[in-house]
Amino acid sequence: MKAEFVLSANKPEHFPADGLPEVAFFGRSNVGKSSLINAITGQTGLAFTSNTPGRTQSINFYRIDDSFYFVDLPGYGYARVPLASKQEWARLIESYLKERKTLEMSFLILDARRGWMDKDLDLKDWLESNNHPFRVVASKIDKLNQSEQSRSMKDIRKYAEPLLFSAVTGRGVREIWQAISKTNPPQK
Ligand SMILES: Nc1nc2c(ncn2[C@@H]2O[C@H](COP(=O)(O)OP(=O)(O)O)[C@@H](O)[C@H]2O)c(=O)[nH]1
Ligand SMILES: [Mg+2]
Repeated sequence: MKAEFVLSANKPEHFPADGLPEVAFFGRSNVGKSSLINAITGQTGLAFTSNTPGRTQSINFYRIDDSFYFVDLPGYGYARVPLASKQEWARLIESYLKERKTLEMSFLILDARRGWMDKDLDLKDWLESNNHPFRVVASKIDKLNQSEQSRSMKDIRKYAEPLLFSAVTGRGVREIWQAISKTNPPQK
């Protein structure tokens, strides 16, 4: 598979204009969005990962097989970010969601250890009420033992059926590609 970084946008005017379909990855800072993109493309280091939450403040576009984009969105709702930049962030995500006609499929990524946070539920409600196809991913599943996994799944299933994922073990990579291949244009 060919996967290449294309651009990093901090305003809508910078989003790609070639009209290729997009698969977007949403979630709070540090849930593992960038690690997931690296894991499913098999390219460590494609998406920038960080131990410092809130570092990625722009929207990163990666082109897959010259036919669609993966879009790595900045994590929402991280407390240590100053209010002004939080608002800028919210505006950027909002304009992406509202104006992006090419958005075909979204993944809402939750940390399996934490489950749903308010902002996750807000986003899920928005995606549903605007008829945007999406799947929920429970990430970092390797960090939970069997009984913790069951408890976490029970909790997450109150609102959606999650795909279980680990960037460390590769669990869930195939299921994510299956979900992508079921959406309109994006394929693999
Ligand atoms: N154990 C484990 N750690 C993970 C996993 N995914 C991400 N991480 C770690 O969590 C931190 C944040 O990951 P990152 O991909 O940068 O999160 P992002 O802010 O959502 O893009 C990094 O230290 C990653 O190594 C996972 O599936 N399992
Ligand atoms: Mg990231």
